[in-house]
Amino acid sequence: MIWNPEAECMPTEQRRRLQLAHLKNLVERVYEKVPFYRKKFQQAGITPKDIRSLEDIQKIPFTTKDELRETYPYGLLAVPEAEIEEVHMSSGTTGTPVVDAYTKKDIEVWSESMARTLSMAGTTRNDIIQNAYGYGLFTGGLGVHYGAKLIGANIIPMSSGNTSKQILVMRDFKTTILTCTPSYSLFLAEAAKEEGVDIRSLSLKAGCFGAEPWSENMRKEIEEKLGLDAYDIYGLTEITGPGVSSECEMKNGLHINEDFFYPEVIDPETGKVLPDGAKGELVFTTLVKEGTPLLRYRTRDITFLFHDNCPCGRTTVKMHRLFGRTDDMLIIRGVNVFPSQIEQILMAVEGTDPHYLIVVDRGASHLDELEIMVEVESKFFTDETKGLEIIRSKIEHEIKSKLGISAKIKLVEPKTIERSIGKAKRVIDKRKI
Ligand code: DLL
Repeated sequence: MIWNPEAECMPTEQRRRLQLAHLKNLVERVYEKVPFYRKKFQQAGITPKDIRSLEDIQKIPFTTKDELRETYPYGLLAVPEAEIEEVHMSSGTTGTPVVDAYTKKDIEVWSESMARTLSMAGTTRNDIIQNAYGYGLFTGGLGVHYGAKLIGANIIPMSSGNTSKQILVMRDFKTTILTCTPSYSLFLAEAAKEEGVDIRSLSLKAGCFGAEPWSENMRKEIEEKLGLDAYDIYGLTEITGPGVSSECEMKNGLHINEDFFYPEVIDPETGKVLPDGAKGELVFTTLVKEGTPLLRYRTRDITFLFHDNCPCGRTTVKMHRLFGRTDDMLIIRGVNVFPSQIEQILMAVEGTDPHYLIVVDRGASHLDELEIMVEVESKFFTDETKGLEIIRSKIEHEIKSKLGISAKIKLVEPKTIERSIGKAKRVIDKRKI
């Protein structure tokens, strides 16, 4: 279902004209209202008049997460404080929070983006959405909530956690759409089983999962275990929250709401803009944002962009599902590895469960050592140990041949690895401590 055909299926040239008009307006606004940007423009030797085409965006300096932290809390505000109606923050694990401040119009844009996202997963006003993203400063809960309100669906604001109640509600209120992190969806499936509820036989038909990395093989596990269609949805606090991009029924790349969020992919080393199909760091400019607009914001997320005449009819540019982040890449004995690559390998091996933990440490020899803990179906832990050995050596071999590194594989019983109700922690890098 296409929520806004006019915007989502607009001819490309028409959309580019719209983007340029927004971009010109944006640079005028921030140049006048935000000293931080005026100074950056001056340092780069440009004024808003230099932005005459969409390509001219490349003259504008990037904005980084560090700069957002340095200007905490309100250094990037482009409207009077009284115009702000809501604030969200992402804490990350370290450091000063990053702030996103929304005006009334910003909330409208966010609602529209999320209505498009939920519609891509087939949501209509007849649906019952169980929203198990956290409500609060995190953008997942309220983002989904606003989109659901615009559609007119029935939204159950569960928030994250309270797992037994989630299952009760899912059964008794006949939830059709589940929204939460992919890892939490698996936790729910597991908990349902324990409580004797066959989650596959309930009314679930689709799920919008995001906020953390997950692989294509993880999708298969989720679809199989929950009996629904799993869609990837992407966003980040700085650029509004969820609703920046999402998958349609083709499940082949995420359509970017590029009338609001102008994407570029750059070489993270040189800052050079890369063409369609080339992998690099995703950069966004918030074309219509009023509260805290961002110009060429470096997300640190790695993907590539592509235009593919999507059979769904949408003409918006797509991004490949994320490969990882420039800052979650592990360098193990000189080899670059993303956790998502390890996940893809683990999940392809028969007998593994979708719960794993990657531990990197330096041994007595001061060399990097990689240990991968993965849960294996309980039947393998009965007296027959040969099955375990086959799984272990298969994973070891695949990691070596696909990634070029050696890993110690530790197979553990179901429920050994800690479950998360929000973003899962998949990597412990002891080398940094
Ligand atoms: O996670 C917003 C969100 C909420 C997205 C609900 C989707 C659903 P932050 O907490 O600021 O915002 O974290 C943003 O999470 O830069 C990515 O690295 C990662 N991320 C978000 N969505 C995906 C996804 C929300 N679908 C950071 N796949 C981003 C992989 C994702 N990583």
